[in-house]
Formats: sequence, C-alpha cells, structure tokens
Amino acid sequence: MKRFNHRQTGRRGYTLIELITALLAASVLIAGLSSTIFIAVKASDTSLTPAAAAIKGNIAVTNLLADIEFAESFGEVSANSITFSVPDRDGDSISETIRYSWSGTPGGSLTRQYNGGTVAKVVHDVYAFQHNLVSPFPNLLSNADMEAGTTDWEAIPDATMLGETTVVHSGTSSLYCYRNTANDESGVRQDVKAQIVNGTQYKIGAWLTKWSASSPYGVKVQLHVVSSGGGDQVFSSDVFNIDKLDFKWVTGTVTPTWSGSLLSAYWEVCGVSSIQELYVDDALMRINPPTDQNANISLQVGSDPGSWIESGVLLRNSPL
Ligand SMILES: [Ca+2]
Ligand SMILES: [Ca+2]
Repeated sequence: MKRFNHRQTGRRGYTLIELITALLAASVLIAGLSSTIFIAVKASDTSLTPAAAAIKGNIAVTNLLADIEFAESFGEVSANSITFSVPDRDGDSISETIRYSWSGTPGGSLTRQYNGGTVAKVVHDVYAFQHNLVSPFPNLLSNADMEAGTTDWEAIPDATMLGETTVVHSGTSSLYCYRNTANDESGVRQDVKAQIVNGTQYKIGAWLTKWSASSPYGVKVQLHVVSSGGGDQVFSSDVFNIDKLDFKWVTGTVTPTWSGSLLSAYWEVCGVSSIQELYVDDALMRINPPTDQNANISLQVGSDPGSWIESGVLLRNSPL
C-alpha cells in the first residue's frame, strides 16, 4: 500500500487575510485603469457625433446671440473675437462688457469673458467660428469716455464743468456740469470742426443723469455749426427726460448741412429748460451705418462639417 506524503502532493488553501489583501490590490488596479481610460476617452471625445456636436454648437450660438442682441456698443471686432457692452444687468448703472473669443486653432474652445473676469469656456472642440460683424465706425470724439477727465471738453457758454469720479456710467470718470445763473443751461461740448463733413449723417449720443430729485430734466445732444452762408444752426436729437442718478442713453441721428465756409462746429449736450446740473459720460459721434444690422454667427463644433450651425439676430440698438 502506497503512502502519500500529504505535504508533497496536496495544495494549501488561501487564508482569509490573503484573499482580502488580493481583492484590495485588484480593486486599486481596476480603479486606476478605469480613470486612465476615462481621461483618454474624454481627451479624444471620439463619442461626439455630428448631431451631438451640432446640438452643442446650437446652444453656444443661441447664448451668444442672446447676449449680442442687446449690444449697445462694440469694442474689439476681429475675425475670432467680439467685444461689446450691454445695458446694466446688476443694478449699478454701469454697462457690462462681454467678450467672445476663439483661438483660431481647430479643436480649441469658444470662450466668454464677463466684465474682464474669468475666461469661461462656452463650448469645446470648435473647428470654425465666423461672424458678419464689421469694425464699428470710429467714435469721432476724443476722450469720449471721460477717463482722461476734462481733457478735450469744455463747458457750454454760461455753464461750469468739473471732472467727476463718483457718479460714472463707465470706468472711473465722467463730467459734471452746472449752470452759472438761474436762467442758464448746464452742458458740455467738444470742438468737432476738424471731423464734421457737410451733408453726412451722424449718430450722436451720451449717457446722462442728474443729482437732484426734482422733476425730470429735458436734455438733448446736438451738433451746433456756424457757417458763413448758413449762420448759426443746431441739429438736435429728440428731447429725453432724465432722472436722479439713473443714467440714460440720449441719442439721435442728425445730418448737418451748411453753406459757405464752416466757422465753428461743436458736439454739445445741454438742457432745454434751464436745467441746473448734469453728469455726462460715454459720448458718441460717428457716421451712421446705412442699413439695419444683423449679427450672423456660424460655429462648427467637432471636425465633421455636418455639425455646422448658422443663426442670426437683429441688433436692437444698431450699435455698429
Ligand atoms: Ca452693471
Ligand atoms: Ca467714463
């Protein structure tokens, strides 16, 4: 009878501690592998079908158009970037500045920056971004935002003007003006004799408010020209009423025409009924665009041209 040596031929079982240790090691390994796979998939984003990419693109374009529809002025306008301001959204009477930008590198992100804050990604994996916006006609006024204080500005006759740093529409400076005697008007002006062209239509405007809580003031912006043939002529916007510490955009389109030689020309803001005082900021005088303005935006998310999205909106404030 053959005897078997148990120690030589049999197999010992695993202890509970060994099993638990092995399971723990395996779970750590699996967790590491799965996160690596997840990162790799996310980086390539190969799962994005043209239809899914088009949905992402459509959401981005819709949000951009919702911002730009209410643009009141444009700053930087280039092939891949658009900067514009929109009316105050947070109740501080200061407009908000929004910038959309794409690097131009296929696969880069379309970004949005709000009031110079963090650059946020709107949508990833952008392969094309186009718009029909043109550089705005330049503002013909100098120191139009009053950030250089009273430089290039003067009070209208019978008024006094000061630099202002507390009540502002944008930045840190505006102008404050007040009448000298009870029957005068307050207002400011800038010499535009070198800029103005006979028979050209201009858009003029300024942000205005006042300090006193008395009844609203009637105010207007205008081009005031004196020529040898036409004498003293004023081309004014409508009259707007302004209230206490609530900046209002006072604007109009005017076409100054005169005969003979031009003797003087001023962009002016003034009251219409012996108003006492005014704050003035962000003044404008520029050639008026000839037609209604649409913002058309195109976006392609992902490398497949089938995801191309194109949409547009009428700019409510015709700010270009
Ligand atoms: Ca604001
Ligand atoms: Ca300012």
